This record gives sequence, C-alpha cells and structure tokens, in this order.
Amino acid sequence: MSIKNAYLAKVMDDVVKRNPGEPEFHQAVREVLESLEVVVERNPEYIEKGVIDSIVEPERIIKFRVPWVDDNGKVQINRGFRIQFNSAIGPYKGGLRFHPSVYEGIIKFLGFEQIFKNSLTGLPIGGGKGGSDFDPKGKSDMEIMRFCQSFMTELSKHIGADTDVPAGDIGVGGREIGYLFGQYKRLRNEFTGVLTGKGLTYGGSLARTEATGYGLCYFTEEMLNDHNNSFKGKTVVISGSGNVAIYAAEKATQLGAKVVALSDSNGYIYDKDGVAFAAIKQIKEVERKRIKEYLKYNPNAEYHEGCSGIWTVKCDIALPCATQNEINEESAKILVKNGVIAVAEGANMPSTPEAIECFQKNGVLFGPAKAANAGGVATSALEMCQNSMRYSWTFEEVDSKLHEIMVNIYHNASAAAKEYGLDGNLVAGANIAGFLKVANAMLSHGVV
Ligand code: NDP
Ligand code: 2IT
Repeated sequence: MSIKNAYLAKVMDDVVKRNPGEPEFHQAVREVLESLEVVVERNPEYIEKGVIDSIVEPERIIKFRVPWVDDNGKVQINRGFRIQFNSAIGPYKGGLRFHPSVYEGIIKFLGFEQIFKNSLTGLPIGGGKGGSDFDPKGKSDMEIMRFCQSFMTELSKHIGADTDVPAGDIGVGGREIGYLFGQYKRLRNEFTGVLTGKGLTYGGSLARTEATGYGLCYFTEEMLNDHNNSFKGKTVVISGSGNVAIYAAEKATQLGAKVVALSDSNGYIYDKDGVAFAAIKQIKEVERKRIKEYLKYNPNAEYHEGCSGIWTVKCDIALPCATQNEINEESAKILVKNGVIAVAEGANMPSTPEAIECFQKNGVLFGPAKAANAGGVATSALEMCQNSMRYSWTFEEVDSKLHEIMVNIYHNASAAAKEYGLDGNLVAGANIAGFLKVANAMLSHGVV
C-alpha cells in the first residue's frame, strides 16, 4: 500500500528526511498515515490545524550518557533515551527497553505507537518510551543495580507521577523496576507512583505481571467470539518466552487451547503435548536461562536452533510476543498455508507490512499490537490509579477491569473500521479510534 493523499504523502516524506536511518519509525508512521487517509478526507481540519504535522514529531527527546562500573572494576558507557512523544490526553506513559539493538529509531517507533495504544485503553495516558542499548544478559544482579541507578540518576530529572511514568519492556522486569524505583525515591525523597510494574510490597498492582499476556488472550478470544469461534481446542504457537509470552501461554491454556511452541532469540521448543509453562517460568523468571533447558523438563520435546523457524509449526492461532518484524512475508505465507485462523500481536510491530497484507488478503483474523497488547499499559494506568488513591484492588478486581478494557478495545477498533468503510480491518480501526481521541484533544489545546 502507498499513501495516496498528497498532504499525508508529503508528511511521510518529511518524516523520512527528518529522521534518517530510522526505518522502524518510518514503518510505524507509514502504517498510521495510511489508515488516516479516510479520516482526513472526512475531516480536513486535522490537516488544516496542524494536528498531523504535530503528531509525528515528539514533544521532547532526551538522550544521555549512562556510566557504570562492572564487576571487574571497568567503567562501561551506555546510551539512555526517553522520548516524550505526546501528552495531549495524559502524562507520558510507556515502557523502558534494555536491549543492545536499542537506538533512537526504536524508541521513536515504540513511543509513536504508544500514543494510539494508550488512547485506545480509554484511560488518561499520553505516549512515551525509553530505554538503553545496555544488554542485561549475563550481568550480575549488582551490575544490573549499578546500571539502573546510573540510568535513573539522569532520568529522574525528567519524569514524575504527573509528568511521565515509565514501566517495563524487553529486558526490564520486576528486578529492574525495583532498582529504578529505589534510586528515584532516594534522589527525590518522595514515594510516588513514578513507575509502574512495581513489586507488590511497594505500590505495585496485582495482575500487572500477567496483564499484557492475559489481555492479549482476552482480546483474541473476543475477536474469535465475534466470528463464532474461540480458543477452545485450538493449537497455539507463541514466540518469545518473556513476560508477555509466558502469561499469554498461561491464559490461552486456561481458555482451553494447547500451546505447542515457544522461543527465545536462540531457538524454539516444540512440545506436541502442550508446553508446561510452570517449567518455562522456572527457566526464564527464576534461573534466567535459555529455552533449550526445557528439554531437561521434558526430554520428549524438540529444540530447534534459530527463532524464525517457529512460524513453520502448524497452528490455528499465532501470537508473536518477542520483538519487531519477527514475522516477514515468507513466514506469514507458511502460517497461512498451514491453516492459521487468527494472528494477534503481543509484541510491538512484530509483523512486517507485507506479512499483515498476507494475513488480511487470506481472511486471517488479525489483531494489531496497538489494540491486542494494550492490556499491559492499561493495567499500568490502573496501578497509577491505585497509587493515587493509596489503595489496592484485589487480583480479581484488576483482572475483571482488564478483561472489560480489552473487550471494549476490540469493539471500538472494529466499530471505527466499519464506520470508515473498512469493515474487518482492525489495523485501520485501531489506528483511527486511537487517533481521534488524541487529535481532538490536540485541537482543543490549540497550537502547543
Ligand atoms: P522480555 O524481555 O520479558 O522477553 C522478550 C522475549 O523476546 C525473550 O524471550 C527474548 O529472547 C525474545 N526476544 C527479544 N528480542 C528478540 C529478538 N531480536 N529476536 C528474537 N527474540 C527476541 O520482554 P516482554 O515479554 O516484556 O516484551 C516482548 C514484546 O512485547 C516486546 O515487543 C514488547 O515491546 C512488547 N510488549 C511488552 C509489554 C509489557 O508489559 N512487558 C506490553 C506491551 C507490549 P532472549 O531472552 O533470547 O532475548
Ligand atoms: O509496550 C507497552 O505497552 C509496554 N511496554 C507497557 C508500557 C507500560 O507503561 O506499562
């Protein structure tokens, strides 16, 4: 697909020129602008009043040096980022990613998508993202702590419970959030809900750990139900074996499906009897080891080197939960050939544009990331809410709100697609529904 509207095409050209060498950001913007053609045709005000030009430009980019000392006494230098993309409907909100592949373009694509995702949750949160090219793999707990303290020493100058509230993403889980929170509290001498994904003893919300994976399955179940289908009796393949993948596997299993494959960046496991996710939790959450270790728990399972091979495993439902662009056209074609009926994105932008087109052309139900994985950030917003009230809800209370939010997101995206003549296209529906709330707030605020 290409952008036909001349103004939007010019905006796209400018984005490419002003953000050279950032293909992931270009990809994320292109998809949204394609979806907005029908919106600006109906309401040119969004172009005339500068909303489109503004929304593709971050409000603020913070980039900093992160010095820390490793266990051998050697000084290490990493780069830190926080991109405060859009605060029209609430404080900046979005995760921190620690991974060697992180550079400005990755944080920009994630921050941009976060604007629309956060809007879709129906809760008052703006869009932001941050992270570092720091690689947590193989680091000791003390190295992780020293890195997090150094990272927060700078980040603390730019965030706050009513300004910008970071959380986890790839490489940032409960351990890292704990060290980051401890350092913020020490530097600022205040105990506030400045981060989400906190531990349960110091202001975290029940069900936040499970939220993205559970939410992904609630969304997918609603999408399937709307087409007279469900998880029950289905074979499911899930990529990744981190926070999102583990709890997606747990919920899909609870909903009656059999999860037969999971992966990490080295390879994937196939267990025809259904993956025992308690073993995966032990390997990944406790021991922090490679997924290959699963063979020790079930010697009858198979391990295959290389992560992209997971898409050759025959399944009814595929849930990519690892990283961006992990399903290309070739993998999408194999999934289709093998009879996949639904694909829903737990990761951010895991399908290339060609893969999405392949799914949509072949009648595969497709749940885009901004809608399908919004349960994590939605529950983060519920954590902020509980922190403000100095109160905590039970697991069941949070889980039932999460369920309701995911069902609403599905129906809002679906209704927006229909209203704009794109029935069944949840990519367009999610982009449009997410955009409208933010854009209307921006119009109300004037040129700011
Ligand atoms: P984790 O760090 O817990 O797990 C990431 C998983 O993905 C690991 O199994 C990792 O394998 C694998 N992975 C990471 N990078 C690559 C790569 N380049 N190639 C292959 N596999 C890779 O992160 P999360 O589970 O939190 O995040 C997974 C995805 O979900 C990301 O796209 C994230 O942005 C998205 N997401 C996360 C949310 C959250 O609340 N945590 C909310 C919404 C979206 P390995 O260990 O080998 O690196
Ligand atoms: O991509 C995402 O939505 C996240 N990593 C979660 C962000 C959050 O603030 O909970």
